[in-house]
Amino acid sequence: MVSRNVDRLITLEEHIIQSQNRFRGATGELSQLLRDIGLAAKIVSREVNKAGITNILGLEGSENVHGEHVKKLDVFANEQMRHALSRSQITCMMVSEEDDEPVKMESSSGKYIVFVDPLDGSSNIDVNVSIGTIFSIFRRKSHRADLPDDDDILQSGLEQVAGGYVLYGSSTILAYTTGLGVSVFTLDPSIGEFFLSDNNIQIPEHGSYYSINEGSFTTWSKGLQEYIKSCKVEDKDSGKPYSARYIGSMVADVHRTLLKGGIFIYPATQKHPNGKLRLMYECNPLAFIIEQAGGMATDGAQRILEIQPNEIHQSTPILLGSPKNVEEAERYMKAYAEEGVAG
Ligand code: AHM
Ligand code: MG
Repeated sequence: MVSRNVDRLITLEEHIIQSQNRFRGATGELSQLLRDIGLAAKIVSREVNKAGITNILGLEGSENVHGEHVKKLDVFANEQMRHALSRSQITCMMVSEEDDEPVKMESSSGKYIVFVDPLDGSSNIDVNVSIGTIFSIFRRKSHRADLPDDDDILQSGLEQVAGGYVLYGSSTILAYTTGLGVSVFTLDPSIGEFFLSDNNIQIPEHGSYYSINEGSFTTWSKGLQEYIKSCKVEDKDSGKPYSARYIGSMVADVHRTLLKGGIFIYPATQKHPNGKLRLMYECNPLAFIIEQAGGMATDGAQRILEIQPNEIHQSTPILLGSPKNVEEAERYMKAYAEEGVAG
């Protein structure tokens, strides 16, 4: 494990407790909630790693050779998250990509509301490509004796108290922020412990990767088309042409962007006029992480974190990454929008 800005082995638990001590008046509830998510991540990681062999031993919906019912991994991950969040009675409501409606937890007096995409990029499971879990945590506004309402659920990303992701890749890593920088942990599967591997990580100011599904090029706005064309042209000031990288798992694409710099874009397309990625449990937490690391996340005109949500599953276009790259992309998009030739 290569560690940056870390001089001794620190577990996720230790780190959460150390961070809690930096918040005056902290009750320890958020710390417990983060530890519960860490536990769910380990269980999902174990299951993701045996997905291939599970398929050999029994197809989804059937019984495997152990007589166990084989579940779809995203359903399994959703259940694990729900179990984890109900463990400590701290969460009053969970909103998941897997559930049409918000799920009220047993403890309706819990202090936090958690948004989660339990298994993002799930179309990549069958081809052994990285997938992830994304989470976003808000403090409820209503009184704890009352049932949570829309004002609790529909808060802008600026109100997040924590956000993060788990990436099930060549190793399993967990990254989170509570607004005091971004910490990244790597799972040592032999002892089932997450260790701090990157503390206070900073995204490069500029990077030479662009990450977008170019298959829908002809349906983008003119400004975005011109920006991506410019990424392919040699330019002695910016060091272009850039390299293209697109995994098709947002967590993996964003994690690479965080470490190596560059830009990740999921734009408005003909098929997805408001973008495809979901504001509350995909874009907000990853925008929080990227901003905390010194990067930018916008929808082309506005900060992702400032978008006021209208409904829990709404989507938004997103551009995120190194500040110089995102500013340049926005310049193109605005220039062509102002000329009235955005298509
Ligand atoms: P999912 O939540 O159904 O897994 O879809 C989200 C995924 C993201 O991880 C990824 O960035 C995007 O879909 C890829 O979409 P596309 O195949 O249209 O490029
Ligand atoms: Mg998803």
